[in-house]
Amino acid sequence: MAPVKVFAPNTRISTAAIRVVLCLEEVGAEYERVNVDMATGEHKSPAHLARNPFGQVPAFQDEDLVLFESRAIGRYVLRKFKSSDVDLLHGSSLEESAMVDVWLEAEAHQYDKAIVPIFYQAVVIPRFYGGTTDEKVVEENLEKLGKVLDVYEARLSQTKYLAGDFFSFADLSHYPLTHFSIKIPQVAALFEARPHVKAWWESLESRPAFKKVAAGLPQ
Ligand code: GS8
Repeated sequence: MAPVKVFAPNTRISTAAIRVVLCLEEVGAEYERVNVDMATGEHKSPAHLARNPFGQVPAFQDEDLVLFESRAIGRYVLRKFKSSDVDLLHGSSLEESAMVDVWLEAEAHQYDKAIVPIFYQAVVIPRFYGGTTDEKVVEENLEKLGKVLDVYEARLSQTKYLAGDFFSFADLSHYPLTHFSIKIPQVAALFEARPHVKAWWESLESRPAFKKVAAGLPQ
């Protein structure tokens, strides 16, 4: 059987594509990376639009099945390649898988909402578009992120990971944006001020699959 394929840029940062690659690495799946040259607009080409109708990366292919949306792709990968050792969705327990879903939703609708504008303003605009950071947007979203992280701090003072005392897709899903955004001093300060969040982040960073993926990312 042919390896599954991830369509993502080789040189540009795509935090959504990194989410998918982390899932593949965690389960030890064989996969092929297919470069999408965003600099020439390849993500808007008919061939790529057939894979991702929103003209975004990543896209994913497993034989005749073509998927987009990184969290959905991640779920598919984790179901397809799960083993008795690795099941990051905890599908055999109704309660545990529900908690994985809860914290995945929190990541997508609370954490992501606050951290994306910070990452975009403080990293993407100056670095990739030569523009100027809108400090007001950064400030507003740092306040939002602080409130989200207060909820996380309370949760992580009760359980080692977000969904419970087990590492799951909910934790993994936070990694890509945090990896880049924690280099922004004000974001780092939010993590430093919350000891359980800080310890949680350190435990994610020390995972072998994460270290491997991080080593291949732009600084
Ligand atoms: C977001 C994809 C996305 O924003 C997912 O897959 O999780 N909800 C989707 N992709 C960005 C790159 S950041 O990963 C992208 O393709 N931007 C180019 C564009 O929108 O034209």
